[in-house]
Amino acid sequence: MSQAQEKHLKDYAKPAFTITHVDLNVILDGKNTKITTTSKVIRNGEHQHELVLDGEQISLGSVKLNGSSADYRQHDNQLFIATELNEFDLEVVSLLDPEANSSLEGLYMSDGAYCTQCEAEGFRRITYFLDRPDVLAIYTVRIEADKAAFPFLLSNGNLIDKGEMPRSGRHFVKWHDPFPKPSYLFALVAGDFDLLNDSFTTQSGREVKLQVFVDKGNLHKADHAMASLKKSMKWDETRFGLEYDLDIYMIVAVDFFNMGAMENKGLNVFNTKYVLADKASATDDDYHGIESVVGHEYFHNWTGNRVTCRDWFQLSLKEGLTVFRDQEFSSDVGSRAVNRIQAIRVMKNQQFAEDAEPMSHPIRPESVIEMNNFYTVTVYDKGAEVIRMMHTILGEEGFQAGMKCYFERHDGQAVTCDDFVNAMQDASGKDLTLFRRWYSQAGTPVVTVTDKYDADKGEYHLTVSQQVVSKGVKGQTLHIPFSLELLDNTGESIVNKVLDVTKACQTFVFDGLNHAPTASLLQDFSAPVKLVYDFSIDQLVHLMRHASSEVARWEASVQLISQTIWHNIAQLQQQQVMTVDSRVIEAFRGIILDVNLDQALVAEILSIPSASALIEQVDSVDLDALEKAREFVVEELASACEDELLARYRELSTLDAAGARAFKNIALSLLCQVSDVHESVVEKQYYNAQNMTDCLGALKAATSAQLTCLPALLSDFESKWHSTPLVMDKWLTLQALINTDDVIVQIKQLTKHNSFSFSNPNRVRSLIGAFASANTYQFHRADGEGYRYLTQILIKLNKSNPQVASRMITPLIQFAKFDASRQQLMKQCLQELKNLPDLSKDLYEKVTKSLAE
Ligand code: B3K
Ligand code: ZN
Repeated sequence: MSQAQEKHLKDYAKPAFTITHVDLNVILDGKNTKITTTSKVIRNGEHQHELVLDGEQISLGSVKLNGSSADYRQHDNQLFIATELNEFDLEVVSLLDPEANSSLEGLYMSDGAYCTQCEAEGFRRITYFLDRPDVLAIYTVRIEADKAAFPFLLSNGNLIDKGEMPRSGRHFVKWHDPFPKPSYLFALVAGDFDLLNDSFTTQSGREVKLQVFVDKGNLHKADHAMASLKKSMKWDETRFGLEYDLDIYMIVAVDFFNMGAMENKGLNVFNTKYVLADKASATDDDYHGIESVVGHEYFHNWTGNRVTCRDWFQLSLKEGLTVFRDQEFSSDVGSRAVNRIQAIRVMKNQQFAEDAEPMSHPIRPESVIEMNNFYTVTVYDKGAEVIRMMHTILGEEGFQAGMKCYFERHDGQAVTCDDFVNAMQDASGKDLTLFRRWYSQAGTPVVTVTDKYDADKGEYHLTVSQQVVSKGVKGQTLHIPFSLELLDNTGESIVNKVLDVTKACQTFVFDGLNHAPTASLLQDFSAPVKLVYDFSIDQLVHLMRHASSEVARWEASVQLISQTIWHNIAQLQQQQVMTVDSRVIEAFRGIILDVNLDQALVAEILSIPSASALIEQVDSVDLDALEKAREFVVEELASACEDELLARYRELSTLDAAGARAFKNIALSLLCQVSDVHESVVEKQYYNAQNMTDCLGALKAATSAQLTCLPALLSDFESKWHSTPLVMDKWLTLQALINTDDVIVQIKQLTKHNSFSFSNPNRVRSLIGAFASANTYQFHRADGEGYRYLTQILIKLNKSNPQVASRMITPLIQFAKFDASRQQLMKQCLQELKNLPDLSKDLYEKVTKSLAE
């Protein structure tokens, strides 16, 4: 692989030239698309270096400097231009074929519409350019295309001109974006859409035009996205004092998209999955996902666009912060506890796994081969946890003062994570020297807690020690905000505070206690660490009942059920009978019957940790024992509480609320694990469902219990929804997750189904991605068939869409916890990929790092 060059943060150097203004003239004409870029270039400092521009997969038409042919050469995706001038106009003509672009990066076609994706380095697939985030320019974009096929021509900023070219049937528009921006925020869309119009008046009284563009026939599914946008705009004004800056904000939903959405200035491009929704076709989770992604992209306007990243190593500057902001938004407008639980799940189930695998990196990576490989749960979600810890340490007021200082200092600039922490530190007066280490240290710290109660002195001693080892190297001590609650034996809260843990080992003493308290540790996951403490069943039951934080009550239940499963795995391994302690059953029953608990929270508590979540809790796993023990515990709990579950199921069925539906659907799944007699309840729910949540709830119950009605339900679903791709994705996922030995054969069949296509990332993720990441037992079959099947698919996608291939390889490189034979099978597959003659940079980076372990 000749082009696989590793870049290092320590090598960062300011660009030798900058570009202040860009004029693009885009002639959209299928295979003969032509783009003329005129840039105002300025030499940065005293030097005589050539101007070096990036360009990939485009043909170069011509290069002119101040109107005359330039002296240039091309080498390895770069264009070198020699000049002694310090300021000049550069005109570059590039020719491209968007129809042949299956990578969905740069300019491509989605279902007959032209669209772009430039982050991180896609702009260089549109034109030769200084394609790096610290080059900020003002863009003017002229777009010309056939009028009938492409009535809407969109780009960033404000529309300043438009006109017809009647003889050719073509038309043109001109957009101007007054805000200097890096090339990754450029966007262009041309197509025919249905359009939802609305407006928003900002706190200072400016009227902003809001537009959501969707595929023809989907207008009725755009309302929720629009409502979410208005809610986000309002929330950012109220909580952060941040107002929108342009006169127009557009969202375009496209079917072919590599990720969720993209925050291009004034023109967000979205995956249809995060825009389209109506009650019949979208679940409550889909509605929530749309609100949070619309919010996320909107919040980027300040955290990402107005203040952007100096280089790509700083990605968490905008992503960690914007995830934190979108989580806060969802928590302020919805249930804070449930949102926190979902974020903690992502951290524990996905981020901890990533931090323990070959691609493990700090939230600010130090070296990168393919930038697209670093849009990770570490940069995003651990990045958000790092911001959240600063919020915990500074408090809301101190944090907001820090934000204000950050914008005052850096509006309109491309900056670093250090600049952000400096603003937080300077505005609040808190010393964040030690805290900064979170940015440079990979791996999940392990925080071990021991305690003792001294009855004579009435003292409780809590000792907290921290250790982080990443890739065999011992890490530095971190500043860990450690949230603690102590409960007395009646359940009263006697201490509730955040401890500043700043040493390798620290003891905290609490006095005036007349008995040993029960400790709720690391409440609400106050730091992204693994907690080790030897909880007894009684302590966990006490916390489940009395902890003042709902999140802590959920945490206690996860711990209790997990411990029960691990206990039974040990029993199996020692050929002993499996059992579930009656206290665990009573605690579970107590949750089902507690009418004072929020129903959505109950649903979270009753969701038994998945196989993959359980695997994350240990260093090595006996998969067969895990499957048996988990199934046993689920059946024991469900059958002991069968009557209560059924009664609650019936009661909740009369309610029309998302929380009630979540609880009801978990109850139904549990009931189906007990006995087939509940099959009729499933069928009734499926056929009478008034919304997609209930419909899918029934199907999920039928799938996980493999009920005999399942084939009939799936075929009914197919006949109803065959022409709605996003709904068929759910149908594909259900079948990908069936835990039967012939599932791979079924999946292969499904890849031939009309609803499936290898060129659409949503379809591929719904079927093959879901299988590899969530059908744990079948993907990790002992015969290696799961690994080999994924590998075949990756070989195919390596050529057509390397980004999607690279995202889907994750379960294959997380081999460390499995037995030697499985590890060997996984590595054989990685070796096969490594030997591919045309291996993409994306897969090359992951495969070589994994095989080097
Ligand atoms: N910034 C984009 C992600 C770009 C991914 C490039 N491979 C969406 C987001 O985080 O908002
Ligand atoms: Zn983002």
